[in-house]
Amino acid sequence: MKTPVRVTVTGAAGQISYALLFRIASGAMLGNDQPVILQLLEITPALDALKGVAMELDDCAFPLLQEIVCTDDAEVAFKDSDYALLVGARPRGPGMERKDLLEANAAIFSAQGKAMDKTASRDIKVLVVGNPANTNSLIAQRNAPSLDPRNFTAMTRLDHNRSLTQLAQKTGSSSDKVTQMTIWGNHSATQYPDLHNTLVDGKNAMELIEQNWYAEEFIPTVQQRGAAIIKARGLSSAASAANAAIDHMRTWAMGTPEGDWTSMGVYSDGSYGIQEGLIYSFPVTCTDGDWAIVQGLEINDFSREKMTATETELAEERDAVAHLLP
Ligand code: NAX
Repeated sequence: MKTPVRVTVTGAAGQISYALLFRIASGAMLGNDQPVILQLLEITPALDALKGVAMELDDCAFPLLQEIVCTDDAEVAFKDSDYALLVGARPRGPGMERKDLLEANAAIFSAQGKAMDKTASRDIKVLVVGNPANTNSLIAQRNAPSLDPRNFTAMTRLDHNRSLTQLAQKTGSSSDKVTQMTIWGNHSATQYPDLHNTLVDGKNAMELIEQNWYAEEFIPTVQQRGAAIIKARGLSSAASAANAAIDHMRTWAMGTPEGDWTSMGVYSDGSYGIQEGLIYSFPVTCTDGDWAIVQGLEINDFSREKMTATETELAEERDAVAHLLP
């Protein structure tokens, strides 16, 4: 039996976590032979609801679930944590400006960054799901100076998965036949789902579709999918977001398949001319628990313009909270 790993989930009484925790505990994220300890963080008013979720987890009698910690103290939640899924965030309230939203979240993610800096495992792998995910991840990273910036990521895997299915359906294929998909930039409506290097059953995707469908339908559909789900369901994506979080962490821990890559918001090292230090979504491969940005892809004018637009938005978000960054 492997040694249990500690998995922290924040916003653990929320709707994404309700679809997420049971899959982590069942082994879907880290494997059927990896015992886990769940360290669940919530705000104080949600602790009762969290207790209910913990009771349900108990009632599943998951063989891999060794222990559940429920707390409103970030230092307790991140103590010795190996994996952290930061799902809890402040939603946009009525009349709230984008800047207010960024600031409210900056407060949450700086406190959590500081707590990780102090108490988490030095190898912690952090995934930020709570929006604005890329900038929240940047804030946590900047507040955890003793941890490697490469340990901080943001989720664009849902956008990636959405793109796989949209393209598979258009080309009469299936999502498992689609490889080398890339989401560039911010998890927001400026994200750029790029098909120029994507393959469907080994064939170049751009040769199978019309440029018009790509620019006028595919890109907006992926960019606006979150809003379309809210319109249809009356609630934001939850199960698909939880599924993407599981995929993101599993790929990071266990690797990308040979000949394929995934999309992750990661610390920019300046690759593809993207400003260093932004948490920007790139095509990445994962091996042995580490990630690397795929290098050498050709970027045409169409792509460059879109990559720059989403980079500009991320730089603006960073600048809006600059006064709160250490
Ligand atoms: P919910 O409102 O259902 O749950 C959020 C939970 O976080 C609540 O239980 C709340 O009490 C808790 N929380 C708030 N502040 C906290 C803090 N400081 N510490 C700990 N817990 C805290 O939202 P849900 O639908 O679960 O969505 C969570 C976040 O995911 C939102 O920010 C949402 O915008 C974001 N999403 C991100 C996606 C992505 O692809 N990156 C897609 C799905 C989703 O929209």
